[in-house]
Amino acid sequence: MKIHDAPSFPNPFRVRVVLAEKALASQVEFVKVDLPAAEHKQAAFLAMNPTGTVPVLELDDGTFISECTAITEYLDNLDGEPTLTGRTARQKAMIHMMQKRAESELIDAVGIYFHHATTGLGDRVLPYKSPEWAARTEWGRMHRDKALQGMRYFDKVLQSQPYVAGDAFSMADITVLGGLMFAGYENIIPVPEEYTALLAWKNRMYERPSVKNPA
Ligand code: GTS
Repeated sequence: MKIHDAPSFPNPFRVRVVLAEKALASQVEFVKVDLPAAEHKQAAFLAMNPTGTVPVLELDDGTFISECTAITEYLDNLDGEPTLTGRTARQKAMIHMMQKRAESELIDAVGIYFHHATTGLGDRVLPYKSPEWAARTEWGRMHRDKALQGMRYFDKVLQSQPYVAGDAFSMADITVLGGLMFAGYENIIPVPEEYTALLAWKNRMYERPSVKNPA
């Protein structure tokens, strides 16, 4: 298997935590994609993932899988413990629900803010963005508020349970962590100090070996 990604970027981080959790890193070859040089917007990369984003998992049979959720599900289904996407029907549904919320309310909102209301990945990627870039800046700023609301929501969730989707660590925790990591990049959206449950959970998560040392 190959993973096409950019190390230390937040979405690639999600898959690298999964690989560390599942002890699968040795089975994967990493192929570095140069995001600031817009390599992910060139034909060769778009043939693997038409949305032009990393990470992408390439299977040995030539199949390309993009979207961290899909990659996580593939890796999680390769073997048993630990299970990151749930075992029972209820667990699977809860994890899927919280994971989706973590994407839309947090990591994607931070990403939109980063790409549309800050200098983002820089000038070389700009031509591949929407032609209404300038007009979209305000739209990007609105996503900063959305991300802050997402943080408030997850703070509330974590006041009454140890993990994002309930009693066990899961893919949903990894997505929230990716969102906070993105928000922490150059401190673009600091987590408000009053979100003590979220901050305590984050500190606890950073004690996990997979989060401390992702693949
Ligand atoms: N939903 C996608 C997933 O789950 O894989 C999001 C992928 C994504 O947005 N990746 C970013 C990217 O490639 C990298 S990261 O900074 O978010 O980690 N962005 C390139 C671009 O030009 O938008």
